[in-house]
Amino acid sequence: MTRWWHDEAIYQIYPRSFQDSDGDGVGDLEGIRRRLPHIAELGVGAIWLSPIFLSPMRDYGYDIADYRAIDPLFGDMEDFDRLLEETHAQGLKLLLDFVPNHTSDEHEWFKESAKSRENPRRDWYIWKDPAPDGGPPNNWQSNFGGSAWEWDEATGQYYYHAFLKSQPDLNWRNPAVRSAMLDHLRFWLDKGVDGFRVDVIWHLIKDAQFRDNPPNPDWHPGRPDIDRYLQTHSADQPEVHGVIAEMRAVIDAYPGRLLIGEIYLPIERLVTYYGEAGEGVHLPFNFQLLSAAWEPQHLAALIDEYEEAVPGHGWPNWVLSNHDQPRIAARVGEAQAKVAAMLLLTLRGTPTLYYGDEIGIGQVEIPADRIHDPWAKQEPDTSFNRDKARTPMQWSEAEHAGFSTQEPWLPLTDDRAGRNVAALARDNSSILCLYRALLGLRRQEEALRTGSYRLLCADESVLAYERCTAESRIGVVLNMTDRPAEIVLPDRFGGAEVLFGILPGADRPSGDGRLSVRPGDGIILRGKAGEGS
Ligand code: TEU
Repeated sequence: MTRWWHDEAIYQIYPRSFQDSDGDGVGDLEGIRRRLPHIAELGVGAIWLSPIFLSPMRDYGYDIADYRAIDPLFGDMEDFDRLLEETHAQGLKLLLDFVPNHTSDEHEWFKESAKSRENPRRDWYIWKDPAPDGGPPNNWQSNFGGSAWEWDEATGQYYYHAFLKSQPDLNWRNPAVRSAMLDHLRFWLDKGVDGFRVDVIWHLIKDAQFRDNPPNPDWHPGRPDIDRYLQTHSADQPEVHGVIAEMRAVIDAYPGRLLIGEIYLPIERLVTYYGEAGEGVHLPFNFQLLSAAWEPQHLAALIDEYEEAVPGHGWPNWVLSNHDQPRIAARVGEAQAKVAAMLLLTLRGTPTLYYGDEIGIGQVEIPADRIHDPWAKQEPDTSFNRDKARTPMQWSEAEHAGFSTQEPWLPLTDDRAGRNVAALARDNSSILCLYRALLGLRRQEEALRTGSYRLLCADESVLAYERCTAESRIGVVLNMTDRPAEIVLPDRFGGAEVLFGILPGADRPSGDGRLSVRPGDGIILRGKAGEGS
């Protein structure tokens, strides 16, 4: 059985922001193709593209009008075929974003569905009569604010949308919807794509009775509307696992394909999405690092909790940033972004890197008149804006950082003169060189890929753990503060060789395992294999 993702890292590209090739200030498929050498040199094994399909772009591609067409903004099917072919020629896999929970309101199915109550596509979406008072059928909230129900005057019913009102939810209880959507998967699999990241997979099935969600005791004004109620009935329903098993069966009919689920749930719920062996997603995205406090003891506990929760047939995974969350460097700062890279690339499981993190893009301020994110426009908290994590990749000292010949759709960073691939590639101590070196080390060291994980120590400053196979033992020591720290490692790391350090010239541990770790340093050690456990 091919399980390439046990060995490889995944690289997420937000296509609008990777490389513009036609001078409209927005990235495209041809731009991605031209930048494949960067991705191959970085040392990841797969690319995941955020949506590239025909879309009115109200939610920047997560509102799809045609699942089998490329949006002209990004190119055409010829561009896609060429990109896929060259990605494979570089030895890389290509994953697409599948958005099955909702379509755009401009999708033909929805246009039909909205025509009349008798339309054959009516039941493809979720239509309900008003409550007795004429209001929405229940208290469910949109993730982007306000009621999740939109009144349709023409047919006298409400339709449900978990996100924007221009993103009506499909009715996955309807077998015709399932079969049409699974056919879309086959269309891309037949073309040769290597798998999918499935958008909001835990949302697909809703409570059959559409009961009200219970109030969230922790909600207070100022917090998003979506948090007013617990999502007890609107998501994470038992029947969703049957739908996922059907998707998995489609995927498994093609060798070596990967199914990832986007799931924001507590660990104990998250791991249920591994399903029974062979029936769940291969990787339910593990988003804990996206919001975890940057504190060694806290991280140690969450890693242990996750390690214990992943079922025997499941494979772990870790995500540091994505297009919906503040970037890692914006959260933990420049020095700790390097430590975070070492954490991501040495934990057990498939790492997902987010484009731009390898050059340490940090906080970018978006002027009010350049806000694109439709969610940010609806949130009471004005600091919230997903655009901050979606700014263009920075390639060189050229104008517009080599991203485009025109003003890009979102601003670049103020420090782009030095924060770009060309400049950082010339500096051995840069975050870019660190990412390359760590991905290289991961390729060399079986223990970093498939070895077991065990915590060595966690105090106020340092997190240390080991990764072991029968032949090899590797220790990872991370100083998560800006203070020097000292730790004592077990005997099996006494006098251990330093394989790699974030800062040059790290000391070896002494014979009795004492090790000084400079602020912001991360050290990888070769311990004595086999003995002591
Ligand atoms: O995001 C799903 C989603 O619900 C996130 O907004 C999540 O709730 C939040 O980040 C948790 O803090 C996916 C896509 O990634 C996002 O870009 C889309 O806007 C959304 O689905 C709708 O398709």
